[in-house]
Amino acid sequence: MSKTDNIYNQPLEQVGGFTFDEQVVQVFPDMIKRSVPGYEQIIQTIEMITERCAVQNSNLYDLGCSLGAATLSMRRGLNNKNGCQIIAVDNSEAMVERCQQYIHAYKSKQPVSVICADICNIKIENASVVVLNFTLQFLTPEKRLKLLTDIYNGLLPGGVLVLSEKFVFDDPVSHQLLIDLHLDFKRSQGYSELEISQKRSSLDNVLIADTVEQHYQRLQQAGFMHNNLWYQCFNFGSIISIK
Ligand code: GEK
Repeated sequence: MSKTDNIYNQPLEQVGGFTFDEQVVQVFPDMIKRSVPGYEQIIQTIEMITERCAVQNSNLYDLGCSLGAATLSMRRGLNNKNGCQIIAVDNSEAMVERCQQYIHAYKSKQPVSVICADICNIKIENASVVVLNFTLQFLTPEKRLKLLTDIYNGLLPGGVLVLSEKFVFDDPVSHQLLIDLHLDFKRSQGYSELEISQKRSSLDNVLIADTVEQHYQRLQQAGFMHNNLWYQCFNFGSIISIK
């Protein structure tokens, strides 16, 4: 059972930049569900996408896997497909350690490797499904195109990338409304104004969101010609890109 996220419920003298450390690992499942509208729906749908798009004898990647929620969903979606391997990668040692415990707590004949590494430095090959579930937004913008190009090159024809992100919007009026609706969502999940504002400061310069159009442009530059938003709730959503 994950603990309740109360990391920012007391006033801090100085709010440091957000990091995925042991304290965050302990509350992570609660934090992400109460902060990202649609998170559970996206995780469930990754199972369906895997069922339809994974092919026998291929690799599946969960990049920025945290505690492996998308990995477990992909593993369920693989059912009895033969010869597949899931590679889950995160560069937070604390996350990887806990993720390994979670993954091995469930019995399955589908092999999963959980690796502690920077997703910019891993080889992606023979892939049928790649998931970047709320991870690209944490890479510095200059690194994003190369990663997407590596993913495109490592995918088999017909292979898919699921790219979930927090978005910003060019139109200032709708941008503000969608942000306000997200804050209402956080309030409805029991976060106080103090928690909301301290978390917001901690994510400044750590989470850099793009517009949906910037994502489409970058995906096209990387080689993906078939891109569509399959899910959106307020300023969060998920794009599917097909090679
Ligand atoms: C989920 N996908 O539950 N290399 C590897 N990992 C990274 C890097 C990097 N360069 N940068 C950040 N991370 C998960 C949720 S959380 C999203 C993903 C969030 C990792 C980081 O350590 C963290 O575990 C994850 O990306 C982002 O479906 O907390 O909003």
